[in-house]
Amino acid sequence: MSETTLSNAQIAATLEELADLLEFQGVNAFRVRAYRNAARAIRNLSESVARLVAADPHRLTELEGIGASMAEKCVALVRTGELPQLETLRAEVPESVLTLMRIPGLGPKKVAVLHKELGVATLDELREACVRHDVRALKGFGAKTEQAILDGIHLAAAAGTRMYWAEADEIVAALRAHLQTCPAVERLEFAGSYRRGKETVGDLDALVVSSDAPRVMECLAAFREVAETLARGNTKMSVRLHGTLQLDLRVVPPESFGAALQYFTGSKEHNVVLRGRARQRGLKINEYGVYRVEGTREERVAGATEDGVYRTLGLPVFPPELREARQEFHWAETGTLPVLVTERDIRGDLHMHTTETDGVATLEEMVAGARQRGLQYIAITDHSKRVTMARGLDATRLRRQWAAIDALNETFDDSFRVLKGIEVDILERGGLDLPDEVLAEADWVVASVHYGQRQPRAQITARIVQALAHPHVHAIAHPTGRLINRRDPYDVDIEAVLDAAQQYHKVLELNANPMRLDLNDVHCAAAKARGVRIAISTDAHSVDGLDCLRYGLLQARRAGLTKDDVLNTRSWPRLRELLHR
Ligand code: DGT
Ligand code: CA
Ligand code: CA
Ligand code: ZN
Repeated sequence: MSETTLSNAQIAATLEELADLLEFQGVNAFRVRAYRNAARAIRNLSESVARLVAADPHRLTELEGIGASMAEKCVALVRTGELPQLETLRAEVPESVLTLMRIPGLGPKKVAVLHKELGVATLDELREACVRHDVRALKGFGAKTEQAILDGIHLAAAAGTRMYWAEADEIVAALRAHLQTCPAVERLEFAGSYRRGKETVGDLDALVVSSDAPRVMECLAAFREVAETLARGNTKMSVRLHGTLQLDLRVVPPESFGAALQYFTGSKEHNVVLRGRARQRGLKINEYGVYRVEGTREERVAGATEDGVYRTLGLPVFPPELREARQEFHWAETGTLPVLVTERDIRGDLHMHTTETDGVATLEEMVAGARQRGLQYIAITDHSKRVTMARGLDATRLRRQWAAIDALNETFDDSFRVLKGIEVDILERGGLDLPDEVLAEADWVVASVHYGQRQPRAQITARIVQALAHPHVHAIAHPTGRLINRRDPYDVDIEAVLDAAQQYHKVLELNANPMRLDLNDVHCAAAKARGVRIAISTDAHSVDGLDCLRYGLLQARRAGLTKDDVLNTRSWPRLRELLHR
């Protein structure tokens, strides 16, 4: 039997969707919780469920939170890529209702009330109901909830149209594997915002070199993630994938591959500048090639390679992440194109959690995972006590953890080091969650806001600036608090934060979690312009979480950051020197 290659994240998402739909339908809470528990267990699992099922399906029931009937469902899902029960539910609940659940604070239960009492089924209908103040009149809602819904509708709307880069990447990997089994495919690349490493992707743009386009299209149509073919021509095909993502496939001849790759990588704005530049040089550029124009005669001068396209225009081959018509052309003209930081430059990871708070791996497991990934050092930064939900650490527990870290460090030679760290909460009223004398003992302190996120601009900005001024704080974690497609950033004056970081020589984090990517590319570039160093940190809550680094790197590269701009490219001896200053 051929198993699908569903990732744990995909399986977990499927179970979550099932839970949402069941909860919307009002089935008993116990059943809903069973699905959510299973989803959480699978998301945090370091082994691949698909592989586990292939080896021995019975072993699934050994996992905490997964009973016999849940295991059966997972096996069916892994083997067929589908769950009949989910298909039925999807048919019963309008898809637009699911998008309502993406509004922050609106769970399936509240959406069910809105649907039942007000007949609301779409975001537009919900907006109207809020404006009419029908929502505040419902039991369990109120004026504050109504306003929060109005404020959050744009997030749900965006979430319906753009997916996280990390999710797109999973689909790309699966599709790559699938299309590579098609003998007609001679070459394959994914262009568009995906290739530019944008934090979210609107649709996928695949390019294939082939002399047999119909065969390639047949093969795409057979991909298990394809829900429907939207359009099909001689060289172009558009399909809708499960979920909402769309994919455009173009089949091009080899002599146009470079031009097509350049054109469809974009961005549109980058291409506009390029076209202007071509015109100045008496050239014409399009997705088929670059042409010298003399009167009515056109001579082809480039097109097979992207390299050739840029070279004929007198330009370097820009890394895709820089192609946004921001500064790249200026850099090219002045010979100052930055050499972007790469994953190979990274030496350590300065933000992660363990089972002491809300992580799922122990200190020892995180260390083993980090060493396996070739890191030289990590900072353990569990939560402080204010974060009660995560069982945050008080001084006593923190010092106990640090003692364990000291003991562990004793066992390493100079090739690895664990920093005694803490993610200390910035309190609602200002100030930090642990006494100064405790923080003074830490090797590495990141401060962050988890409570009072909706405070007015002046107040929340002052809290963060004050934390930056604190002598024992090294960095601010996820400085704006946004969750892509889910939660807006705090109303923080980012300029003031950047200025304070510069003034106090502090570090700002680029949180590499694909839902955070905080600071974003624009803010990272602004930090660089002030000489403020960035730490690309995973904020891992599991061993697998350490792999998020690459999402942070894409964002850093989009900001034009070099190895030098990123703190955790420093070797351990060099970092120790910096920290002791
Ligand atoms: P997305 O899909 O919204 O995340 O963003 P992109 O950048 O992938 O945009 P998409 O899929 O509409 O088009 C892919 C690339 O094709 C785009 O980055 C540049 C190129 N392109 C598309 N339409 C135009 C256009 O009207 N003019 C120019 N110059 N380029 C275009
Ligand atoms: Ca696209
Ligand atoms: Ca497209
Ligand atoms: Zn954290």
